[in-house]
Amino acid sequence: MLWAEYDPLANRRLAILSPEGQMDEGWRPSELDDEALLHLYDRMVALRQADLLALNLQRAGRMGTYAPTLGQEAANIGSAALLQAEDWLVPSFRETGAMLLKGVSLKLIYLYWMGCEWGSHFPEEVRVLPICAPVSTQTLHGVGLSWAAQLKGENWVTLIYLGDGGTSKGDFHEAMNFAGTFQTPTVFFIQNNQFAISVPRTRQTASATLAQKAIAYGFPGIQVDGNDLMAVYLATREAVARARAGQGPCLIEAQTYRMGPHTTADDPTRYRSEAELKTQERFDPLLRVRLYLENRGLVNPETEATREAQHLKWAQEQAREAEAAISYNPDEIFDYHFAELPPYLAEQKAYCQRFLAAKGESAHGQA
Ligand SMILES: Cc1ncc(C[n+]2csc(CCOP(=O)(O)OP(=O)(O)O)c2C)c(N)n1
Repeated sequence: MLWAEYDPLANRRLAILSPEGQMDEGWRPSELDDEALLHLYDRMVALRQADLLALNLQRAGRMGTYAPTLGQEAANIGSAALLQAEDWLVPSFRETGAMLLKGVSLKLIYLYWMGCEWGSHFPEEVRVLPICAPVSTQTLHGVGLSWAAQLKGENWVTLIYLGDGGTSKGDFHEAMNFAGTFQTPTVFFIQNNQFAISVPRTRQTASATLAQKAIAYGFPGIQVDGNDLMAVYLATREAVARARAGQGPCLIEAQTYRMGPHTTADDPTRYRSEAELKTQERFDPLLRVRLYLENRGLVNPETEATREAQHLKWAQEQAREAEAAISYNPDEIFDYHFAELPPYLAEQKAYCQRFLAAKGESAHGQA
């Protein structure tokens, strides 16, 4: 029903919770009672604290780089909340919150951004693919996973995340085509945060919406206010339910805004104004849930100060655990790409070992 009503060609988008914290209660999913909503809000706050700490860690030289999720908390949490344990979550690199919700530890996510590849080694039962830096390549892996569900007669759904810039890649179109042709149980979730580094959304495509790209591949697409936890939740609930019921793929375009830099290596003041950022702060996804909960007497400034402090403490502990777990083994650059190392790489590996030995370092870090 949702999909027909919000035809992407009509450029309408689903919105339920206003920036002022007013909810259209008629649209509120019945299972999202106050307790469930408070839980999702709590996850958004945890994510923001984890993000803010990561920025500080990087500035202090304790993390290589980081891609913040600031401003995209509703898109992260409202979507991943719908996944069951057996479902697969396929991230790009701006899904810290979604990955946490699916069971990846912050310690591992931090470890990845600290440059240690063990940070990509998630417990198998968690069913989250590693963070994927090559833009949009994860869309093909994700469709492969959902095709596997079909072939094996399993009931899992695959939720694939990508950015607006990712929709310009051939990989995305191949993945969409495959999903449509084979009617795989796939949900494509575009976090349209308006930028691919410095390139604005308007320079990515001449299509009026990103959601309408689904039409070309024979399945539904919908635009939602990506800063609205309820709209993201509701659209993802329908998309996941359709996919699980064997009705094929669909696409969600969550319209959000990246409030932070692209990564810690980026200076956004070079391509967007302070005034634009100030305007966008009014649409902060976290603030509007908080306002709603405040109006219902469920949170207040004291509870929120405590909550933020607790989550910051948790993030700091996870950072310390990550730092304690760092181990760099240059051999691993070579070890996992081929079953048998080609001679030219075997030669490079031996050279690397000789080089480190001469410097007095073992392949496992400082001697
Ligand atoms: C194949 C490839 N090309 C270029 C890059 C460099 N790069 C990293 S992120 C990015 C922009 C991605 O934009 P978008 O898909 O909108 O995601 P966002 O970063 O906004 O979340 C680019 C071009 C890359 N990582 N991979």
